[in-house]
Amino acid sequence: MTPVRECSRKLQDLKAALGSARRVLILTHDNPDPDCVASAMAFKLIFEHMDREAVVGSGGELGRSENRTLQQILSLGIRPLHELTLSEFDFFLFVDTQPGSGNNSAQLPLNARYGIVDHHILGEAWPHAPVFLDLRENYGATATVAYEYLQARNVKVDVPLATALYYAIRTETSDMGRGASKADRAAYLKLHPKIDWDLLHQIVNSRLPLDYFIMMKEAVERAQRFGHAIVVDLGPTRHPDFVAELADSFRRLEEIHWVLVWGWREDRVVFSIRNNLHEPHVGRLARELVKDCGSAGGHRHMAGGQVPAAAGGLDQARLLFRRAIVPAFLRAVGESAQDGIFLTQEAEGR
Ligand SMILES: [Mn+2]
Repeated sequence: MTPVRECSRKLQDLKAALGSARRVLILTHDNPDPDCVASAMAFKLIFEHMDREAVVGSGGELGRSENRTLQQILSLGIRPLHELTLSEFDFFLFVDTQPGSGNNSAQLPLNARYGIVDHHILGEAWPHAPVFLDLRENYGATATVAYEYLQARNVKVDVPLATALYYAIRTETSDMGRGASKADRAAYLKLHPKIDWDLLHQIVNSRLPLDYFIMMKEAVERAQRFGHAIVVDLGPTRHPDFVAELADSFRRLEEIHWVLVWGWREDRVVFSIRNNLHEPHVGRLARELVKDCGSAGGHRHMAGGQVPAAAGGLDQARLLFRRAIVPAFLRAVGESAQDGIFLTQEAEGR
């Protein structure tokens, strides 16, 4: 069966799961990336096509500038969760994320009926199992799944949405090089003739805030190499998106197999892990690292998570991360915590 035909079946399941629900809240990451933004837009249209009212909500903000540009292009008003009354919704759909995956802070009402459309490893069902689940770990992008639903439902994909989905698949798979499946390639090629190249240029080349460059400088100064691993203790970070973006950048450093970037916000430590190797699975590693103190999720080559400040406050969470999580990460990737050298020192020694 073709993926789109299979999706028609999934659509029936989704409709059944919706039942009489009228108001749907689509939940994104706290800092949604292009894959999440484009997928959320697609499902908003799908729900509207089903005569449901759909709102997209996020527990955080759009940090990366290309994500803000993307949201504007799509005219997608992502609402902050604290402005919404969650009990007014009768169905929730997590898109490109899951409850308790560490990248969304949505606290659903306890009796909430919810669904998940995602391509990350499946976490624990919380607080109870979803009534709808479409999880495709073998897919490179949730946007590919979303596009299949749009096609199965015969929803018209306009130029901005086609461009957004295309960009999402492209970035999420590092231009089809990282974890891209046959389905991702098929969606990519199908979207290709529908996109607006000027719009794409606008997204790709969106301007960056000065904060970004200041943070780059700090990150380089704070980066330590442990053999083939880089650990960056970024300190306070205003934009959690930057943590992921930095991890992506350091991953390209010569001879580096592993990257851990971490920093903190008011109430939690946030982190991203990347690797250039096939094993171990980064998503599972991240989850293992914080299983007793936080939450995490991810894929084979990239993961993210957080450690919330518990009773001991943020200082304790930071201390825990520095003294326990970072050494545990280094052990897991086979590097010694004793061998750290700052990249700036290394550069001076040349
Ligand atoms: Mn994704």
